[in-house]
Amino acid sequence: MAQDSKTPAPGTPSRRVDVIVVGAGFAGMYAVYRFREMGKRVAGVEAGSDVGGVWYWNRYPGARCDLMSVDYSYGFSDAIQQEWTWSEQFAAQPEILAYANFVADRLDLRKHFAFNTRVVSAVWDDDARLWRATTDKGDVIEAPYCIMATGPLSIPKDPDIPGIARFQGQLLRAQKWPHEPVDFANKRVGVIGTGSTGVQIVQTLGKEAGELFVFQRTPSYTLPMRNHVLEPDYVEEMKRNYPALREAMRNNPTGGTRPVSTRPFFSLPPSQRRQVMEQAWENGGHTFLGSFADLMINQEANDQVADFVRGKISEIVSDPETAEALKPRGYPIFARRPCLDTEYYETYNLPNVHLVDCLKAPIVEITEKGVRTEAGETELDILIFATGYDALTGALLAFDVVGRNGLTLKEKWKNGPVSYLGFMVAGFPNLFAPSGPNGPAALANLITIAEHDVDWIADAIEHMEENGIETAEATSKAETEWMQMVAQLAERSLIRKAKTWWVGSNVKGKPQGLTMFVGGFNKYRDLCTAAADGYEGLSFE
Ligand code: N01
Repeated sequence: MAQDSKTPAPGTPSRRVDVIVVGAGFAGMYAVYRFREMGKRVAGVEAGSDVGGVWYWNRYPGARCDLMSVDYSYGFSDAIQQEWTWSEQFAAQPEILAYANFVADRLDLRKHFAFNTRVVSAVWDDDARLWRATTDKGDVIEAPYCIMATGPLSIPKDPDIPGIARFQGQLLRAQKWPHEPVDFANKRVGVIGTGSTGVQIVQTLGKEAGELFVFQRTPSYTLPMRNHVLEPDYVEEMKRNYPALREAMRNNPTGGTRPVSTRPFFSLPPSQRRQVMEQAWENGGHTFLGSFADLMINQEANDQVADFVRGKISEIVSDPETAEALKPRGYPIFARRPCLDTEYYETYNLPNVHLVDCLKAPIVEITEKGVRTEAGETELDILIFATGYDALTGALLAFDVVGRNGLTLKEKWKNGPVSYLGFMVAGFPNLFAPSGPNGPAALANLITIAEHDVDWIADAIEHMEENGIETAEATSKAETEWMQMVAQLAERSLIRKAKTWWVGSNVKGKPQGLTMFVGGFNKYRDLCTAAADGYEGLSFE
């Protein structure tokens, strides 16, 4: 049940709308737009002071999306596609945030959001057939529909290291980066974490900081991004071809335009395999994954690609000991989200950059002066956490979500998240979580998924209203069958062999397992389309 402290005090005035949207990231912005265009009264709530979601918060040096800019953008409005021009193949955070702001201005979305406001509980009232969301400002919003556009990567996670509060220098968190510039010149800077975030920070600060100490526990595989400025001719052609591009994205497992291969690794002789890998390295981006069909299911093929990348690390990094420490071992390549970098490995050839191997000498504590590992203390002026997120479920479980008969989402998901189609949960009528944890969430383009899920939800609501239906809820049967399929698909995937946020192993006590839909966005979309034909997986009242 909702805790008493979260229950609105008697007499608290409530605002009645048609749809509550939690979050002003790309999913929330689109949801607000889509429902408004359907003639609905929409109330958006956002913790940040403006739109952009993860791109609002993540202002750390070097932040950049590793999906191509033309892919990682909305496809629902041709006017926006034509009016907005991307400057680089892979856009940096300021440009993506500028894009979110452009869309918000263009579609006049801000007026629907309460910014600097958090939802602290959302409770279903079965008699009134509506969701009642209470905010930290004491507002109560009621609506028959609630959209949790809270994002799969929005609850930052500090490292489990004692002493954090003791540090007397400047402590910065990548995901809550200050809006003011930070001066790194002549400073001793430490970075904990070498996932996608840490890699981007390190390759940027290596050139700026006086001394940079990288505290690495698990090395990541990172591939060259080969980012470049987009030529006007290319941009013009993209703009002409947007309809075909979006169609291709909808039919691609990645929800983007990355090529997909049907060629098994061992179908080529060794010399040709090597050639293909060299070419993929040269081309950069995630083209590696598109070079062979079976890298995520064939361990032997995966091992050979991993060896190839380890060989590249040796070629790039001058100091053999540092090169060895940077080589990932013991888990398949691509089983942790592969990073894309710009001269990350080269950064370790700079005299001011020092790799601290925390596999050899683990971090013991954070002290007043810096970080102490088993090998000794490193004094620091600035310490940066790039230690990831309580991903996929974190934001949905950060406050009380209470469904039918007082069932909380925390209780329902105590052994891990379960849902139907990734965005509906049995026991929680009229609640929808686009890009939710049992969909393709982190494995495909999140903007493509968000648009798809919101469209599906909007169509379902239209269907309900045309047929005088007030509530829609996933049936337990449909939910169970969906989860069985998700588990079956996951069984073959090498992703399960690595300890990552993809399987929940980065958060102490979190249920572990690969609960994402690994079948590809195109297949996911087909299944959702079939599910909307008669809505057999839903019970309507
Ligand atoms: O987080 P992560 P992230 N002591 O969880 C380390 C997206 N993203 O923010 O693996 C020492 O991947 C931890 O080490 P270990 C993208 O989907 C995209 O980097 O636990 N180290 C790991 O190295 C990505 O996958 C983009 O051994 C500790 C790191 O912290 C996702 O966000 C850019 C530690 C966390 O890595 C998350 O990436 C950025 C400890 N106690 C993010 N605790 C682009 O589009 C944790 N770590 C490019």
